Amino acid sequence: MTSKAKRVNKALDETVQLRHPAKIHEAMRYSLLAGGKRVRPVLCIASCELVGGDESSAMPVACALEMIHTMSLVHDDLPCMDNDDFRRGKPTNHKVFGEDTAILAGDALLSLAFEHVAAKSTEISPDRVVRAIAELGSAVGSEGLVAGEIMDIDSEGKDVSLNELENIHLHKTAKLLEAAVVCGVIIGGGNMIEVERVRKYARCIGLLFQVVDDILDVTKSSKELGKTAGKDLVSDKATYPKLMGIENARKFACDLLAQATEELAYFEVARAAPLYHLAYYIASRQH
Ligand code: GRG
Repeated sequence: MTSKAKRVNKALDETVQLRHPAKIHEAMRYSLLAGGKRVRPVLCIASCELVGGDESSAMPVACALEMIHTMSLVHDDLPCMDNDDFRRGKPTNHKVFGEDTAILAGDALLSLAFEHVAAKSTEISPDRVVRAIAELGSAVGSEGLVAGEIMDIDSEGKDVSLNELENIHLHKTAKLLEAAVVCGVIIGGGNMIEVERVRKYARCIGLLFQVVDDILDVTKSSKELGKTAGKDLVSDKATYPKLMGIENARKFACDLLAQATEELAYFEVARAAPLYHLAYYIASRQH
């Protein structure tokens, strides 16, 4: 994971260079190269390799996923959304560049993501590239990330059921992880059965990701997390520990991990190993 993440960082650095106008490119690079874990790109590459594809074929989509993810973080941190001052251990984009530039930096990253896949996936058959682009688009739009964010905003100050919480996270968090593995399999030449297996795997790790996030929010410090800790408690937000208690939340995380890895049993063990380990990494991450 570390070596793949390093190569993703290099590819991102080369893709978003300090061009004219400098201010927007600086703002894009500030958040994009701020040191995220690169979970989505690595998932994409691992899924491409799972079905026999190689890392270089998956790299344009892997970079696009990180651009989309970074855009969503920049917009999510805005005062009109989640209003956060710290992200990835640094002041948020709007704190450094102003709200206007932060919005534009997000917009530019989102547009570049699609341009980059279309322009750089030259070795892949066009129908697979188009399918990957469609998957990315649906993961971001009004039935994807945007749906999750609007449901989240609308749920503020209301009693949220476990089902509603799950629906928010399936859209806000799991959709992009789903797009990461599905695009990886599409680009790697996989079939529909393989696509559906990894899709189910990603839904489980998406929820797992969020349960762990909620647990970390109440058990770690801001310094350890690189973002404001205890924020969910202060804003009285619906979280898994709040709705089911911390011990049940931990048990739920174990169940999701088991379900995720069950989906991988369909694949050759050695090829599926990175995805097994990524699921364990998500379950045991400390920040
Ligand atoms: C503007 C088209 C458009 C979409 C944006 C703001 C928004 C809609 C969605 C918010 C999505 C969001 C912030 C989801 C949270 C996902 C999540 C768990 C983020 C943390 O991911 P990590 O831990 O972070 O992978 P790093 O920093 O390591 O990359």
